Amino acid sequence: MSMRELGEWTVRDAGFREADVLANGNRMLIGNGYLGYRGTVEEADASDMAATIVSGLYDRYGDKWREPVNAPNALSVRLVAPGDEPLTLRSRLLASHEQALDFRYGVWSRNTSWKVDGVTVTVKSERFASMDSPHEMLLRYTVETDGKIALRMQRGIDCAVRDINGPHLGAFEFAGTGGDLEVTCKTLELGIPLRVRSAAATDFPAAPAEPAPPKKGEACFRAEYLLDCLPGISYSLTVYAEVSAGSDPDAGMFAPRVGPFDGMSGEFRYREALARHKAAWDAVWADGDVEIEGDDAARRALRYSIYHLQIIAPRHSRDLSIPARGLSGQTYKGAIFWDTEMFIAPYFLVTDPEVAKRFIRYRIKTLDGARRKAAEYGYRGAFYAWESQESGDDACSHFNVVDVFTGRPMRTFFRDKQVHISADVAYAIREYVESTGDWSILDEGAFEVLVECARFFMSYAWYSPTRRRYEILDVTGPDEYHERVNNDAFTNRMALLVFDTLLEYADGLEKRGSSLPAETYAKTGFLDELPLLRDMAENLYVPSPGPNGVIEQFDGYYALEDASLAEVRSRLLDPKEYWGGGNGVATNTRVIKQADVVLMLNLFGDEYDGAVKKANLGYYEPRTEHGSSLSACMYSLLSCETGDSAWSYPFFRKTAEIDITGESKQFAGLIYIGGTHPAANGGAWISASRGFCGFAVAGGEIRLAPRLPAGWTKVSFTARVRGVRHKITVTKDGYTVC
Ligand code: IFM
Repeated sequence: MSMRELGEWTVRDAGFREADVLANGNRMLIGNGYLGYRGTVEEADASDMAATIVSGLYDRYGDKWREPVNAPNALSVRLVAPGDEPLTLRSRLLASHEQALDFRYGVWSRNTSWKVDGVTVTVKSERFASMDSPHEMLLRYTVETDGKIALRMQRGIDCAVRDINGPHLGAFEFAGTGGDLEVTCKTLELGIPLRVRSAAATDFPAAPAEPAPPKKGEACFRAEYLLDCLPGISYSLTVYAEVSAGSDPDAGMFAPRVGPFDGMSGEFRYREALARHKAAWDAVWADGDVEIEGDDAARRALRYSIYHLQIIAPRHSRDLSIPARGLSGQTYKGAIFWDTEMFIAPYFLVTDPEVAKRFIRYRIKTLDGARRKAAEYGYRGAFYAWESQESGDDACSHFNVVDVFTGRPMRTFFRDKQVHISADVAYAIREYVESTGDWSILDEGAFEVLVECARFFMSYAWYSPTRRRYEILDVTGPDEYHERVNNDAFTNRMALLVFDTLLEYADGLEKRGSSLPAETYAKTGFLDELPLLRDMAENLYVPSPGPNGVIEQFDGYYALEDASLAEVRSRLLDPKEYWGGGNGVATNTRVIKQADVVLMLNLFGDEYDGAVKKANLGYYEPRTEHGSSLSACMYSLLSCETGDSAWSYPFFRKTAEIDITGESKQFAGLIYIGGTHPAANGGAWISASRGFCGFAVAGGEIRLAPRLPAGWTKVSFTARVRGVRHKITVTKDGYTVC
């Protein structure tokens, strides 16, 4: 049995429960944007899904899905008791175990004891992925006993990592002496070199036996120490690990400034690195924190969500983005979805705009991939990948869910019909420029992205001669349970935003005397298409509210069966069954997967009055399964807009707690989709700041409209708008901006 305890800045799990191994791997993940290291114990192996995920490094094995590379585990340590008895969490000798994460500073720790022949053997350890030096991780591992006992401590680099679709690494080479081990290898598909170093210092006299490269059938490059333990004495090992890959951005720039030990004792080196790491975290929190007063659980959950955003922020790069499951593993192919632009970017936009800029640069860098995808389907312009990796080509397959009944891949239309992704990219560019006032991103290539996204929708839309309007047919909106629909309200409104943004920014640039629009039109041959763009911007159909105020999600939605959510759920034959697709239980009903029209009303809130927002909330919420972690925050936000913070609050908690205590879907059909939920982490910030504080930036000005939920007495956070840092404090009935 394990028991979770939550402190102001800690999550602690006491006891051992098999089912928590996977969950704690995510819950207690540490990272620094460059790498993510799962919250498993040192002796964990591939079966526990121990993993070191390197950002931006992907590999494909055979014809399987490409996925992020899981690097050899440089922090592997095992303790072996007399009689060759490995001391693990599953050992019959386990006496007690607890592990914890300090999410203020991203420090993972454990305290585990075994009873061996009447002697208590205790391991205490602590590790962190340096926020100050992205390639570095440090571990301090201490053994104590209350009696005499001979133990073997094996530490090394474990190359037997678990992959979903691997293996990904080959050409292994091993080098090193007792204290300093190094493994170099290459990814199998592209031959990208990966180097993992693990150096150790001990503060006990035993020298390790010279390490020998793993024998055939073994995968761990190990050094072994023989400890003749005496009661009351601590035997500490400090491991300095360094991971670097040929794909690293700005290679060399972030090379560790201090070598493994540089003549320092293990303890001194650990403390010195920890101090730098903590100082870096203090700087992160100085701008990134949100302090909620009056509601401890909400404050903790939101800070924990922010922690998860910060450990995956690609500060070390110019142009990397954030995958849908962050750096917690290989699910969702390590791919970047619209999650980043729509749910994650808003947080960074005002707390660290330089990070938000990297997301846009990533889309600029992958523009050619988006062009290739548009051409593949016979369209023009840029059709961004639904699941994007390093080149921008789509990692999403046409058969993206595995049917639980037949075990066969199901045809889904995420890849070919979720065209709103190109509009989401344009939306994020607009938000960035509006909030920061930094037009230079347009010169860096974002203006060309806008041109190509507009061109894509221009080639996708068609003119209905009978209705005398442009329409967008055969798409899938955010609600993935209804594929291939016509005139999806969200998609059409977002496409209009692309047209308007391009026209507005071209005009703005020209007024500033910039030749960028003319040059970009010349380069892309877009000049002749401007009249069509203007016509489409004027005549694109966007569904409007009906007499009852509700906006029909797409043409024909009202013709679907209006079965209740409970009824639709009761039709499932298997809990893992996919609700959408050809035969899904939701497909022919009005039950939707996630916020869709509601999301649109949040994005374009100034265009709709309170009555419309209320009507749509009332209509769609009972019909929403919230089958995506992107959903609840949008209901929370819109209900704040309609003045119902009490109704909103549980949706906020659900979003903010998803990774700390919450439940989430682990499977889409038979495909494993577990991991952390950065979009929900960002959604929690959106719902607290934009929702309960009514925070918005319009025309470069900060707007606030306090509507704090019961219990909340004060919320403080920082927002950088147009280059100026503001400290914002919101109370029940007022606010200050300094
Ligand atoms: O992008 C989302 C999508 O909206 C719903 N399914 C999961 C994806 C990744 O989070």
